[in-house]
Amino acid sequence: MDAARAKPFANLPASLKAEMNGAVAVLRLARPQKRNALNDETVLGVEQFFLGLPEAAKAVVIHGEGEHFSAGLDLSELTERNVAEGVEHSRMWHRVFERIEFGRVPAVAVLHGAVVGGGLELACACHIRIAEKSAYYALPEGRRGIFVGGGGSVRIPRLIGVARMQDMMLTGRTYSAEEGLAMGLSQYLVEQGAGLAKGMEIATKITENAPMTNFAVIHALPRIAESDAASGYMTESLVASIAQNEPEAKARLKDFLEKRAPKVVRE
Ligand code: 1HE
Repeated sequence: MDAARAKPFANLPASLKAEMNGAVAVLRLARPQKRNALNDETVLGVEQFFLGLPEAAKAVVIHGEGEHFSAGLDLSELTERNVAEGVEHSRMWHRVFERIEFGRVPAVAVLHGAVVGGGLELACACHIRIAEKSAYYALPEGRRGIFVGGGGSVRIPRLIGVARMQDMMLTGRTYSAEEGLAMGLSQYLVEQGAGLAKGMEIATKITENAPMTNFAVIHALPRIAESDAASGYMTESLVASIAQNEPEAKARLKDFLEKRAPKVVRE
């Protein structure tokens, strides 16, 4: 047994806490004194968390300690960087957040308080976002004289469109949790304090899916959605065929046909 397996999450910085809860790996941003601002150590720690996910982990939940999910990039680290160093830094964030978006398992973000700048970019690299009523969204980069660098200009317009993101960056506009739900920043809105329980409920449901389905939803679906239609249809057919050929799919279909599986019920 290698060291990572014997003691999962052993090499995380103090700004991150992680634990297994059933088949869900839970990662907590634990730097509330700095409003979970994302310094390099924390961002690289997120990468370590995903690299060291135990085999038993079938989904991830990310949440934040204190009053806010995350105040974004740690501005105290934004010192004199030349262009090449700036590119390298931004690419490091891209690499880490790609480990979330195209990771082994789906990730659920539980949001509250400030979800701003790089904090919003982190949330948008996850597959499902659950907002508590205190959550609010902003991209203060525009006002700080900088630009998004953690993949925000690719991921955020997919959710809310270029025009809304331009407004957020040009005017410093914030959106409330309710508005975020309506425009697609989060898929769920829950009462204050109820986010983590909802996150665990959703993540646990995800762990019960056939692994090939989760894989296809994370890796194939977003790529199909961004390809031209003809390639998309072809890729979809291939993925559908691979998925339905899995023994697990055949067993699940048989269960339904033999009336052992639950029907779809309206919530
Ligand atoms: C920080 C940061 C930070 C707080 N970097 N230290 N992000 C921003 O522009 C958001 C900046 N932060 C804020 O607007 C506010 O802190 C909050 C609205 C998030 C929270 O307000 P509050 O009143 O609860 O906390 P606070 O008193 O402002 O902050 C507490 C401490 O955290 C304080 O330090 P202290 O030593 O004086 O106690 C703050 O300086 C510190 N702190 N936020 C560093 N962000 C890959 S590109 C992404 C680009 C971006 O993300 S730009 C957006 C940056």
